[in-house]
Amino acid sequence: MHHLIRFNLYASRMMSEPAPPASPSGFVSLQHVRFTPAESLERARAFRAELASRRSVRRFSRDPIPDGVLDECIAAAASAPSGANKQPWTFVVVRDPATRQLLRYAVEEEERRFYSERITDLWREDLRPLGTTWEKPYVEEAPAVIVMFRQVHGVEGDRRVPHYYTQESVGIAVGFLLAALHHAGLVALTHTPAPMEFLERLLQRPHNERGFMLIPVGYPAEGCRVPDIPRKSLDEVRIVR
Ligand code: IYR
Repeated sequence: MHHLIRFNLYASRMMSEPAPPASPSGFVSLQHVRFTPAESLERARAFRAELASRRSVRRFSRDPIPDGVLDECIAAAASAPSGANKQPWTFVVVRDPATRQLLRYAVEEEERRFYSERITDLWREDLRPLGTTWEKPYVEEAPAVIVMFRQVHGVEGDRRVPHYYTQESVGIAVGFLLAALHHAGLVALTHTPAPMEFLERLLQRPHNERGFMLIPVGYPAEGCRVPDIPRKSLDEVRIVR
């Protein structure tokens, strides 16, 4: 069935439009390293093991992050693919302690409302293994909080220009960021207080930016414990056709 649809789309395009040029101007040669099958499997295994050891952390030490590390991780995240390469993201690094304190109060105000009014019984049950409450000391204790913003459209001079697939694009960039931070030996948390308008006000973002995620980053507090929760097995998440 899929093959038929693909074929028909392809056939109709063939008849109505000229094929796109094989290599439009403005292309460069792909830099690609081809590993042997054995190297490839070994690298895939090592990467899987490294990523699988990443955990969301909610208790941070106040130890500072070495100079330059966050910038490298953010640059890695900003290399993510995005709709029409619009790169519709802004990373606000909040290091100033006074701003982190303001951020904590604002976050806790939203979370207090969530835990007392908006949460459903089932949701409360689902969160029990994580041990979360409205209290968010990590926003203040972590040496940095990266607040990611999604640009719903671009701005060129006084014109608004479209952005595409911004949720997907920023989501991919968050994935890259988490992997980069973990690889650099830092721990982080993906925190999504809702609604997030307060982030836009507090961090004075322009009209085209929406708060997407708050990511406290640093080192775990001494004796930090994390919930003993399983990942689904490969067989539960992957099917082969
Ligand atoms: N934002 C709240 C609640 C929360 C919701 C989900 I879904 C989580 O996976 C974890 C927490 C909080 O941060 O406490």
